[in-house]
Amino acid sequence: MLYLCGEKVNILFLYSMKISKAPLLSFIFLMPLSLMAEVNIIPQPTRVVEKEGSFILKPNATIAYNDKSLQPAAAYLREKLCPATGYNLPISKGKKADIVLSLNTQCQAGAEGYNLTATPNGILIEAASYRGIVHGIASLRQLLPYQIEKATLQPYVIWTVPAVEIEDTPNFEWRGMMLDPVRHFFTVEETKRFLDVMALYKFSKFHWHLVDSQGWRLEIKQYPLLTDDSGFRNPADEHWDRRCNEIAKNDNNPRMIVPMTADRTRMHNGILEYGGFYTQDEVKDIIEFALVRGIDIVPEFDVPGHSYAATKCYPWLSCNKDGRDPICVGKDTSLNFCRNVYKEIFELFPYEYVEIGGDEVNRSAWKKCPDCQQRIKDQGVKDEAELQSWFTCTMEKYFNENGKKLIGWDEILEGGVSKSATVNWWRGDHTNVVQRSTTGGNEVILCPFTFCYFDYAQDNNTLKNLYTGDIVPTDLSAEQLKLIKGMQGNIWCERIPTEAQMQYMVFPRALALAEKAWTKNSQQNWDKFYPRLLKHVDRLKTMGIDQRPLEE
Ligand code: TNX
Repeated sequence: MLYLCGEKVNILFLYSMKISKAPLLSFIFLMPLSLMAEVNIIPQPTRVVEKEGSFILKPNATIAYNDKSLQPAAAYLREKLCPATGYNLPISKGKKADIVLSLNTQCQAGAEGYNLTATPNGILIEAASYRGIVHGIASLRQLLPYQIEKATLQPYVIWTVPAVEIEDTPNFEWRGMMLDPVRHFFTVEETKRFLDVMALYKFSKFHWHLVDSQGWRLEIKQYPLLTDDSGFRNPADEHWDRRCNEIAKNDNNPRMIVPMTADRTRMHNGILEYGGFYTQDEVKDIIEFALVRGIDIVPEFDVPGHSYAATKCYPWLSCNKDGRDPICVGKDTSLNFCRNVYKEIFELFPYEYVEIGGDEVNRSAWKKCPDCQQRIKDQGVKDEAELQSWFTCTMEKYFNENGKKLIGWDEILEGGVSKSATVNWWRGDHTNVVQRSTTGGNEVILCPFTFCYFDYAQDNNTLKNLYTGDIVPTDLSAEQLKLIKGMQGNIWCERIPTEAQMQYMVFPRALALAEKAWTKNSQQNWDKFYPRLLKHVDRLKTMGIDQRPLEE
């Protein structure tokens, strides 16, 4: 690359513009190779060897895959390359093409890793799994000029890929992001856009917080009131809607206005209500989209607290049948409701893990409820905390009978939990949670609010603190470390009413988390990360991401 008038200019482009070559050529040969090869991949790969020369993607290029299972990956790659280049690259089965995707069970890169080799003659992405191939595609996207992410034709860009050899394997398998479309709703398109960026930075899990007190976002066929009633609300009645609009006004910030757009409102009894929900068909569509990109979806139906959206429309779920949260766990009818909802969730989401929630339960209603007290007696448990843990274990049995594994917020540890449950460590001030869970044999996903709450305000230190902080507690033994599944960022949306505000809160810090979760600790280096991150600002912008400016 050359820098002319502050712009990066590809030499071949200058050739094609017939600009005098003589002075240029001498300059080019004096240029250090590193200037020509731009390898700025986030998360940092395990091993990168930059070579001489580059591959140029031309209009007649081709894509091949060696195994039928890779066909969706090849189509995804073509789809990603098409809008900006204008090339509709032909795909074929085989091993001869400019870009070859090769499934090879002997590949040493591990379950999710990949090897990528780019030479002037072509590109080979090799992996032992579909997921590895997709991660190779993410790296290839990042090796291309950032304009590759444009949605429109970029006729003046030369699509150069620096010659390089990459070997890459993730450190943690769980590299998650949690989104809360309950407090504020995100449409199918917005959700897909988010998944698409997640894939570019090799996130593997999308924790989808579909249910909470402020709304119910998932069609459940057996209980239609959940979405008919709790799918929408009068924004004038909802504290967080009023609060966001107030902030928007005070700060003159349009990103904070609760969007009363046609795709998230309905007229109901003369009131323009705000909300939305995902039909099961829409969920299937999102699952398909995520699957192609190597992302698992982890749905959450949060019980027994955070459940007003359910108790409101089916008051018999609550202790006094008065429609108050939490769900009464003394009543078999309530337990059956939970099982029936989970059953539809199990059938819809073809994954191993489902989230039960279990956080912040106000157990005081259980204290006064004869059914809950009877349950305590019958089950021989000590108190309401143990009653919750009885509930969690009862549900976990049901999960397991249906071939699913349970995850819950770290409150599920209170009152005891089975070894097979996985814990989301979120209370960063309860530093003993990780110690306790791993000593007890429970796997843990790290998302302490001290680092991983992307709804929390940011200042100029937030990014560095996240990158350099010890998300993995330093007091764990090697045995305990094996129980750390990985980490995730949580995007709670009480104060995030729009996609633009979500992007502003999440980017670019999600890229720091991506590297924390993928790259080995010994290879994480802030001074090397930051310059690489700077190169991603344009890429994110090109993708339409409304990120927080780095120097703000
Ligand atoms: C705590 S984290 C909650 C959420 C809120 C969040 C706001 C967790 C398990 N519960 O319900 O949205 O704080 O940051």
